[in-house]
Amino acid sequence: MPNYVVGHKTPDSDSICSAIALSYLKTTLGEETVPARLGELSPETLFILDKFGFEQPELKTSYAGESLYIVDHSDRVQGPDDIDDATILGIIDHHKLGDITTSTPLEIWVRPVGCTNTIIKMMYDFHNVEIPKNIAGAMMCAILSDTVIFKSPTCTTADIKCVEALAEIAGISDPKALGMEMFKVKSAVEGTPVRDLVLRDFKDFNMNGNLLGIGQLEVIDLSIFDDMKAELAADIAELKTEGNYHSVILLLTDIMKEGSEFLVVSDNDDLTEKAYGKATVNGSVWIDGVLSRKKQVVPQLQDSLA
Ligand SMILES: [Mn+2]
Repeated sequence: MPNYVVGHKTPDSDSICSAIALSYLKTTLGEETVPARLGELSPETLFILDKFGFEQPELKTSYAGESLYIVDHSDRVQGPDDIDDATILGIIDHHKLGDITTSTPLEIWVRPVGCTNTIIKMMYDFHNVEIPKNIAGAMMCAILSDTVIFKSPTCTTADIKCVEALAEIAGISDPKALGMEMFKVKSAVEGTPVRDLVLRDFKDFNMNGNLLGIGQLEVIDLSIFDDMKAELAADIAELKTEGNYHSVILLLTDIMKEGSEFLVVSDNDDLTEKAYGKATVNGSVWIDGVLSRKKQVVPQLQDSLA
C-alpha cells in the first residue's frame, strides 16, 4: 500500500504541486508515495499541470487506515475528514501551526516562507536529490502563485532564490512573465457560476469557537467583478446560512493595485472595523495593501475575535 501526499480542501496550485513534488522525492528515497487531492482543481492549477505534462493527482477524500503526508496546511478543518483514522507521516507547511495532532512520531518541516514548494526544494537539497525538469517547473509556478509573483508580504528571499534555481532547472528564462500568464488564466472569471467562484480558493477557520469561511479571488484587474459583485455578495450570504458560519468573507484582490475589496457577511457588524479600523459599507470595504489571507487577514480577524 503506497503512502499518500495530500494538501488542503479546495486545493490550490501549491497543494497540488507540493503533493506531486513530495511524492517524487519520497518515492526516490525508497518510500512508494503517490500524490492525491481533496477536490476539483482551479483553472490556474490545470494550466500548470498542462504546461508541464502532469495528470491530475488522484481524487481521494478518505484516508482511514492509510499513511499520509500533509502539505500546505495543518488545520483539521482544512484536511481530510477522517484524518484521525490515518497515520500522519509528516507535515510540510508554511501557514500558522494548526490543530492537527498525531499519536505517532512524524517528520515536520514548517517554515515561515511564501510557499510549501520552497520548503520542498529545501528537502530535495537536504537529501541531495535532483529535481526533474517538469517538477521544477510546477514547483516554480506554485511559488509564483502563492507569492503573487513576489508581491505578497509572505514572500521571502528564500522564495525568490528558489524560483531562480527552479527556473534554471526547468529551462524557463522569464519566470515573472510565466507568472503573469498564469494570473491571466486565474483572472478569467466570466462564465463561471458564482458559487464556483466563491469556493475557488476558500478556506474554513475555527477562530475561538467561531467558524469563519474566507475565500479569495486574485485578479489582474478588479473591474472584471463590476457586474458580478451583487451576485457574489448574495451568494456568500446564502453560504453563511447553509454552512452555519459566523462570518463569510470573500477577498477580491487586485494584484496590480495591491489591495483587496472585502465582501463580508458576519454576525459581527463591526468585524472589519475591529480588525482594520475600517467599517464595511453595504457589506463591502476596500483595504489597501492586503494581498495575503494568511498574513494580513487571518491573524487580524483571529485577534479581533479573541
Ligand atoms: Mn501554500
